[in-house]
Amino acid sequence: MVDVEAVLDEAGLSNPKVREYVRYWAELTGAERVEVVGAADDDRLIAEALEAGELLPAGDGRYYSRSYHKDTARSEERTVVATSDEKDKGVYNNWRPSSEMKPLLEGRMRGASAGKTMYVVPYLMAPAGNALAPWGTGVELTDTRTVVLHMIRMARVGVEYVNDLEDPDSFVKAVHVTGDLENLGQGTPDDQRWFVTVADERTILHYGSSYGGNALLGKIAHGLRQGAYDGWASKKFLAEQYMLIGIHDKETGKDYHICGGFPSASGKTNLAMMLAPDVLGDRYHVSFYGDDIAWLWVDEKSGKLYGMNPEYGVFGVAKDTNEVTNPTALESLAEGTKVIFTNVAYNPTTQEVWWEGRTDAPPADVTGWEDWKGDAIADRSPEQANDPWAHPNSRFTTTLGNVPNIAKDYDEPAGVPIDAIIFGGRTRDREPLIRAITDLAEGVYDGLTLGAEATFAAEGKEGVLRYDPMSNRPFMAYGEGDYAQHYLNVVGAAKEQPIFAHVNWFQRDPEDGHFLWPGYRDNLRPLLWLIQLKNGEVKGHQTPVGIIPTKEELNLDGVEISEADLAKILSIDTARWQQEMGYRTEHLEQFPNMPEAIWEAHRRVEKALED
Ligand code: GTP
Ligand code: SPV
Ligand code: MN
Repeated sequence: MVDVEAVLDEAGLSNPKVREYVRYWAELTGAERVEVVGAADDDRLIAEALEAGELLPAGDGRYYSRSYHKDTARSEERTVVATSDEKDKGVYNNWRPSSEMKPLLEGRMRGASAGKTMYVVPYLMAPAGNALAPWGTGVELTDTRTVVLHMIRMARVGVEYVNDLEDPDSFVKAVHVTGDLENLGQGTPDDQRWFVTVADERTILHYGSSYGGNALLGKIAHGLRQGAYDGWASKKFLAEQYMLIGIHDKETGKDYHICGGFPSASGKTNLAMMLAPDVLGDRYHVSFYGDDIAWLWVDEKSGKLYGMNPEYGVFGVAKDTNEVTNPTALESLAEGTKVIFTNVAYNPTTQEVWWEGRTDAPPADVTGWEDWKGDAIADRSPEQANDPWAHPNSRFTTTLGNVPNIAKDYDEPAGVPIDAIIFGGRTRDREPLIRAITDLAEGVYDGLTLGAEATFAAEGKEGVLRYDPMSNRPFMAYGEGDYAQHYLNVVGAAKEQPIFAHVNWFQRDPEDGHFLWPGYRDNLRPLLWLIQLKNGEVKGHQTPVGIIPTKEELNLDGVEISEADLAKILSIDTARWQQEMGYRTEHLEQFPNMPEAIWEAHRRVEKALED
């Protein structure tokens, strides 16, 4: 039996409630060793992981890992929010009673870490000293070393974040047990995995994966699901799947901050890392605050809406990351950054990595190259010739300090005032480049009806969206009606209201399918227009679904776009919108206690479209 007390003493972990928690789970999981880690342990843990073959070298100061081939993404069906009150049940949160889920998870986890080390990872999801830091404190227990290495990149880690809590019990208990990955029946009727947030007990129990958000519990389990529940229960804040950027205008000296939600793999990382287009670079600078999570609250002193990124790193999609789409991302994973790649293609001889879209074609000389599963490319049969080299959800994990356009004040406790909140999904028609919304209820209504096109025939009809309210569908912690009311309350309490907007970089030509808008760096242009609109410097053109820019107002210096394409992305297809309103009615009717203000906004838009 491991001497837990001695380990905790030696690590200087003094919080009695954390000690009790570690003792309980060390015994239940049967771990052979217990080790407390902090950020300073990174180099040693990297060396151990290389030695054990869990990481492979990918050039100087870069590392490569593979996950088990059936463990490569989140599983929405196996993810549950559990509480003791059925009133917390929503349409998307997969609610179950905690009295059922807790014993189930404890059963799965009992003895499951035998022979392994249980790492104790005290962490903070917030800049230290931030007003919301009390809700961002947690301790992850994990039996996988590479998970620790990811946590050190994605969160602030060390005993100093939990030792001096005002209420010693006010930390999130986040337990991760990997389980026997080869015998968990992933995706079968006998699936053994469970990813549970016991939200009213601030306890996260994840069993059966060592990949991404399933295992790095500070990220979406705490940063989104638990955070959202706590924000609602305390009435104090929102936890959203948003990116957060700053725009500095060198001419006026002013700074603006925009946050916003796009469903998973829809461009948050790209937007957050965006460089100003060359012709605008002399005047504007875009800075990165966050690419996946933002917590929003009203600052007590100024009465303004504030935001911060609780994370400390980026867990970014590798696919299509290249010099044109995202040069800043490439710099963030250059040699010496200690980046960890997961499930991209790898060449052990040259220590190179590659993924689809890194270059136009894969390396011509396939000697030494292995795909994400470790199979040699040279040995592929003709039928396998078109299989991707990298997994489509392969990722890179790098700490915020490596991002070249990181905001100077990203680690400051204050957070930043929010000027605008934007929503966007992948929609091939109907949604214009940008439409601005000045009314709070209409803005919230717009977020609640955010959707992305169904990508598989089986998932939906042509033109019918997979709705993803506020890009939070996989992270909803409580009922959607309560969520909408809480959102109205938090933002509504701010002295100055942010402007809302819906953006779309993905409209396509119906004939040849090309993207009508060049996207990426040029996405700054509609955002600059939005700020000008808020400042009263442009007027735009009022439509039933918001204000859209006139083509004269949009700065198009250096953009190559045809008149016809431009006209299309700056106009409203009323007939398609009227059709969409019917789907929206059905979507909103699923939620029993949607606030009347949201229904009123819906009816206003509906009526405006008829006039
Ligand atoms: P998660 O980390 O899963 O939450 O996703 P994310 O929203 O951060 O996604 P990410 O930024 O990694 O977007 C991935 C995909 O969107 C890639 O295939 C990009 O090439 C594509 N993408 C991003 N911005 C644009 C754009 O402006 N235009 C077009 N056409 N594609 C874009
Ligand atoms: C997402 O799926 O939206 C992610 C990756 O950002 S994960 O953290 O695995 O959820
Ligand atoms: Mn995400």
